[in-house]
Amino acid sequence: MKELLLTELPSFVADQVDESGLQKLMGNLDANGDEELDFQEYAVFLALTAELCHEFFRECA
Ligand SMILES: [Ca+2]
Repeated sequence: MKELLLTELPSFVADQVDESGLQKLMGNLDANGDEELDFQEYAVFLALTAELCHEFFRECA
């Protein structure tokens, strides 16, 4: 998951999320506490990311 983030969203991760923030994010997303993100948990992450990006760009407009 972390590798995916760093590969797909390097600028986003580097600029917005530090290591501890990423760990906290992972913990928050891991709804069933198995320390991995299944598809449903990942879908929640995508929805949150989309929401954050939407808010971010709306504030810039
Ligand atoms: Ca999980």
